[in-house]
Amino acid sequence: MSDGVSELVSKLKGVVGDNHLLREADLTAGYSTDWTGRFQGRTPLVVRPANTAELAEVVMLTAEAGFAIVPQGGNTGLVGGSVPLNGEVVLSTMRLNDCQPVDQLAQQVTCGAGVTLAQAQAHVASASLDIGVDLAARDSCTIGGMIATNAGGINVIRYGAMREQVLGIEAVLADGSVISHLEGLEKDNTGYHFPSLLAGSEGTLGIITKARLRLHPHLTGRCTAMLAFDNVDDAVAATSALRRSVTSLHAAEVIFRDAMHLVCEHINSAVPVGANSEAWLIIEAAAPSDPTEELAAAIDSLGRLVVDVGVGVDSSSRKNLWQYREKVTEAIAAAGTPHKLDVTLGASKLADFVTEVPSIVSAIDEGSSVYMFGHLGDGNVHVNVMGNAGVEPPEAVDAAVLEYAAKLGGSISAEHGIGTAKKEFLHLNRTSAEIFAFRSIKHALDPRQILNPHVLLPSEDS
Ligand code: FAD
Ligand code: 2HG
Ligand code: ZN
Repeated sequence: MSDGVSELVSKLKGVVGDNHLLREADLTAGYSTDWTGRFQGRTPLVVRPANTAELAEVVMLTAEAGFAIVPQGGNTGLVGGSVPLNGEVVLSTMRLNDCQPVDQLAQQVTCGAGVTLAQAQAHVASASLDIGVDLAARDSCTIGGMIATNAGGINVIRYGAMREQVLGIEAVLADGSVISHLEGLEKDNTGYHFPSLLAGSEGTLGIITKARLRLHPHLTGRCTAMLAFDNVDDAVAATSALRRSVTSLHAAEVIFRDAMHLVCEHINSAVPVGANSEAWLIIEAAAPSDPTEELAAAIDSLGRLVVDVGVGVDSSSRKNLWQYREKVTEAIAAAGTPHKLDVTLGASKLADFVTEVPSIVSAIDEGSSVYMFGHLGDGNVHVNVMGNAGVEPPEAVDAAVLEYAAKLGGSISAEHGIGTAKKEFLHLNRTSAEIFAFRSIKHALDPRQILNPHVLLPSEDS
């Protein structure tokens, strides 16, 4: 251990206690590798403060000692932003895990940054309320990480992404100062809006310690359907029609052919409906009372666009349909280490994109496989590219797919963020003036480059 680290450790002992300073490689390993295994770093130290005051002191002392910090929540991020790829100290927020009582009048709650989504959902369900964002990593991802990445998930078409859920925020800045604005006022035009600034900032501007979240009625009437289509155009047209006709539409998710076959193999199942189709939608309607009739009528009116339909009304048949969508990421992880390219396209460009991407990839590396799925209601396609026999594909594949998305007017990061994986591609969507403004904000709040300095912004010389 270098002297600088020993000195820092002895100072931090008095703040968080010995048990919450991890130094041995076997203890820090889980904090140093990302969920996919693609991004593997190393750290001299993992620090686990218990509250905002401790966290602020940890930041101040670590900065004073000259170490950079990677803030980490559940470590489910998919763009290599949550792990110490350059020997940074890891600051885990997992012990900031208190939820305050639900404010039933305002329909809001204040949660610690380390509360997992599933914990927050269970906490507010006791007041018949729900969190506006839901995603398959719910058991591990944290409220702080979800805000820092502006997570999207399956209900964006109804409630928006994480940024739209945050009414107030508390955070520790790079110098250890605390900003706190948690009143939760729906109208509050008193200057710069820190929730908006920190949402999507990926740990580069401040470490979120608490958030005041807007809640939504817990909708108990649910109906889920899986619709099979002969081609991508029909799936896109059906999604657009359903968005117009189903007032209770809660999710409109998609699985394309190769991803469907992979997930079926993974869970040892036949394709549930329309075995020879090209695309499947998972549609969920949610309302205070049973939305089945509304959804069934809307599906009927799609007529011959739809090849086949399966419907789930009770919780076990709904869960059965959802697993084909929610387990795709797990199925891919079981097959190897993919490159994850999370893009959004305008509705009119989606079919071109999905149809062209496999040939763009195979022109670079014939042995790579492409698995596509995502949130069709938002135009968000998750392109997962896997090299031959599960190895990583060549980097050139990332450039080609992201350049194509940008050429079609799409975004190279729909919901996962930029992290380290995409920072050298940021120029595809952002002008030099925008990147200069990003750097100015970063410099103003973190002049010593303490907080996640290798994330989001491209290297100065690129
Ligand atoms: P981490 O992975 O720990 O960190 C992510 C980033 O946020 C890092 O840059 C980190 O430095 C920063 N950070 C973490 N906590 C804080 C904090 N308190 N303050 C400041 N910065 C912080 N994402 C979606 O958007 N939609 C999905 O549908 C979706 N589904 C997923 C399904 C699976 C199976 C998996 C594994 C991931 C999925 N993700 C999805 C990605 C991931 O879950 C989200 O990005 C999530 O928001 C990350 O939360 P986390 O707590 O794990 O953050
Ligand atoms: C999802 O929508 C997640 O399931 C993960 O955003 C996407 O694995 C992926 O590429
Ligand atoms: Zn997603």
